[in-house]
Amino acid sequence: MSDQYADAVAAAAKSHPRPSGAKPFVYGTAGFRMNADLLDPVVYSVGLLAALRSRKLKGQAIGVMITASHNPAKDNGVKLVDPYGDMLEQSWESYATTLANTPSEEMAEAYAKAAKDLGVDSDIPANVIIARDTRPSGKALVDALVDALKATGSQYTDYGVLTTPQLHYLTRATNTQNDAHPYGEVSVEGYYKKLSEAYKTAMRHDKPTGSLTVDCANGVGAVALKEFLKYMPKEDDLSGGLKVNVANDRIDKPEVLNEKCGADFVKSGQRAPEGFNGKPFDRWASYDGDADRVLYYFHEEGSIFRLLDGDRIATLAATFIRELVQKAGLEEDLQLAVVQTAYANGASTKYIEDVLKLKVECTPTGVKHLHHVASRYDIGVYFEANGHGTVLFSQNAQRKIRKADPQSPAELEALTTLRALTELINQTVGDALSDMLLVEVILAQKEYTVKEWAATYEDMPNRLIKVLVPDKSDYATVPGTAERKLEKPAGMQDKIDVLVEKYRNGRCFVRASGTEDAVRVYGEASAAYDVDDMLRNVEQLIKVTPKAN
Ligand code: 16G
Ligand code: MG
Repeated sequence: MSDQYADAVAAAAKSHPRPSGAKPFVYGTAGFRMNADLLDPVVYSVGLLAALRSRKLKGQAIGVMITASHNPAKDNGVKLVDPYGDMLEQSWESYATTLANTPSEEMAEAYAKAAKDLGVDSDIPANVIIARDTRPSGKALVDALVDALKATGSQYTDYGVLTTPQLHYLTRATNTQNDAHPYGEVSVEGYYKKLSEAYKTAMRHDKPTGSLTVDCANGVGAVALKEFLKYMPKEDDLSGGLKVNVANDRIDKPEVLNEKCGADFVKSGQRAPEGFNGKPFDRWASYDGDADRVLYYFHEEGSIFRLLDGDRIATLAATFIRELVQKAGLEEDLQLAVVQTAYANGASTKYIEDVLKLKVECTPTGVKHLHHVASRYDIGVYFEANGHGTVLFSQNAQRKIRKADPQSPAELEALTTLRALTELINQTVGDALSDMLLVEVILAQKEYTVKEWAATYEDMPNRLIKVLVPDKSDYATVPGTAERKLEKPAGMQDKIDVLVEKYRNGRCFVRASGTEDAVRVYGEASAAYDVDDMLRNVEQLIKVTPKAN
């Protein structure tokens, strides 16, 4: 056992015992997420890994976020953020899983082994930055994390209660502060300033119509939004003045977090959240519990609910950015693509390919997959239908946009807006606040109402259901199909294909959830009654399939 911190790691681990008989934990798409009561030893182990990761990356700051996003208040979770604000590099996930499943008596040994396997030099200083959402369990979990950071001689900064994207911002800002183009000031205030300055520039000739009401899921988004509003132009200001109403902001009542509100509730139920009192065509948005997702929606006359989900934000953003790139005379230089998952509504994909004539890529679920593919393009717009997404501008694109020499006042105008967007958009990860500002800018500049935005194409009727199965690991998809085809249980995909064939423009796929013990079934077809019928049949198929062995 060579690592100089191993003894301290062993001593501290005694205060974070792993309950015997606990189910194995897996570092998944959203890190570790579970009932908060089980998390203490897991978070301790994540602290150890954060220290190793920082040392391995020459002392760059690593972020640790304590959140369970849209899950109920009793849950919590923990995930690591890499130096540039991306998700933890995939090859390290197995180390996270191994450490999290190690009994505390063996923790020091497992830690030293990981350090050795990963070639970590324990003399390099480690630096970790921490934030948590509003869940009451968060504070004690930060204590467990800090125990691991102290045991490993790491420096750390605890930023307290923040949104997930704010922590991603701070991680990147910390690691780029001495670069030629720092990401932003290393402070929460710096985050608000960056966004508000960019918003004001992008809105320099425009004022949004009407007001915007934001359902904050009774979570940390309410804290961030209220703080941000202090940096916004005044409501009646002709450039960018916007009336924002904050709804579902009860962070003083932890049990109502995500309860009948928030982006996940709205998307999965395709209905307005509790407290909705919008008049026809009033603009509403919902964040999720850690404010990395946003969705828009409104009621038509007769209380008909119309959702403007991640696909809609992607098409709106792609349309607008492409127009700006054209107007700025950079069309030949910058390749733009849209990245979606299989959950994207078929009508959105068709619209992007046939009307916008842009390339669409489809990846498996989970932000890291979309982010990775989007980063291959000069400009990669990526969104999951659930509202999580952002736009990535490559280094090359940023340089070209920065250095372009406008040949006309119109080119200058387009470039000014494009430059502002590269600052307004949180390029580290989906960010409800930043994405919302982007949507507001686009709607104002294009003079779109929500009604006009919704009319750009018509969604295919669709539904997503959850089916409980004895063991979700019986379900696996064929690699390379972006989860659209099952390989396990054997023969099931053929049966689904035969079923789906019967419905006009039917499409349906089944995948194991990465965050819950269940499989999800998504279906769409030309008629809503066909969707319901198709899903009922597929659900039945799953229920009668004997357990694989
Ligand atoms: C996680 C993912 C989200 C994905 C969801 C799918 C991140 C940060 N979050 O919340 O992108 O849509 O899982 O959940 O990657 P599922 O696997 O249970 O369907
Ligand atoms: Mg979230």
